[in-house]
Amino acid sequence: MTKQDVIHKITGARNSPAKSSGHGKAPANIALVKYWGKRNAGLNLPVTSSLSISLGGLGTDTTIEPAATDEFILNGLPVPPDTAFAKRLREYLDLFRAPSRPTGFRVLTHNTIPTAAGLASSASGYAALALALDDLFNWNLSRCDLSILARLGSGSASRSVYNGFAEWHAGTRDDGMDSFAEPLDATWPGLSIGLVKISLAEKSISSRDAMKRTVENSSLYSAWPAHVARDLATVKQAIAARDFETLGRTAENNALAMHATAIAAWPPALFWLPESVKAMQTVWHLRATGVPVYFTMDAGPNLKLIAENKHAVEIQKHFHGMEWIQPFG
Ligand code: 2P0
Repeated sequence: MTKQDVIHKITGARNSPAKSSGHGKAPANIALVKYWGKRNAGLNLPVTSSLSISLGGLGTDTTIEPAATDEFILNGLPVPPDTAFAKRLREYLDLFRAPSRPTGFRVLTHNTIPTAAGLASSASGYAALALALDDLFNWNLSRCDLSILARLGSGSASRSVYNGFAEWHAGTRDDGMDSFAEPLDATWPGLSIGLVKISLAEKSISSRDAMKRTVENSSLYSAWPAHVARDLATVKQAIAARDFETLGRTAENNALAMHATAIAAWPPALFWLPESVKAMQTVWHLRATGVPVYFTMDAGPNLKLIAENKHAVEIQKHFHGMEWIQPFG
């Protein structure tokens, strides 16, 4: 089963003519229970399910137009064709080229989050692109199918076709048709995500390579699926009950367990900088003094704080230049 087969299953019967342009907009998302490891790298099928919260207005806005040759514009600047970004985008677009379709695409994409800085720009990027392609080709796909299309670009993009909380079901099928995200029927006004920017430099190892290495040789990885299953159930209950302490504790522990598996790989995949550890210690110190705040971290050095609006001002005093997002307003 190839990506092309999956695309054919989803869009095969839809043959509307292409419009002159398509548009898509998708939020970034932060996993509270992480996706870490694939059972099928070709289709971005995960070992476990995962659960995320979207970052409201922070994300990607993409317009796609048929063109004679590929042309990519990121945040107003042309992307050189020999970059990893352009290569990956071209390979994804290859899936949508057909004899009856345009040979190239002009993609204008605008990120309101730093690219490749651990703030999941590939998630909102490929979700926005899947939505833009759906618009361009007039497919009118269901959200589940859009989630699958986005997943073929980047695993975590499957969760970025929704606002709010989303659960990406791992699925069991070889073709991955049961591996898509669905929104949780829950909101949490008053919940805040704090972006603590430690470094916005490009990472030395991609999350894709780090998770591959972890699955291949980290002795701690065998404990990960059971850890996730437990955390997923706990986080869903905590969201339903609006139990902040349980949500925060479980998300922080899940992130640290994910990083532990990566650190135990060889060569080790360690994303933290000394300032990341200092920020973690500040969070722990704040908790010890009675301020309810937790963190999560992805494949990068930055921290994402999990807090309630009512404590935001107090917490902000301890992190220079941090930014708050209110996913539910
Ligand atoms: C997540 N991450 O759940 C986890 C936690 C990073 C740490 O999903 O290879 O860019 O494109 O499927 O989605 C980042 O990995 O990887 C990620 P691919 P992706 O958010």
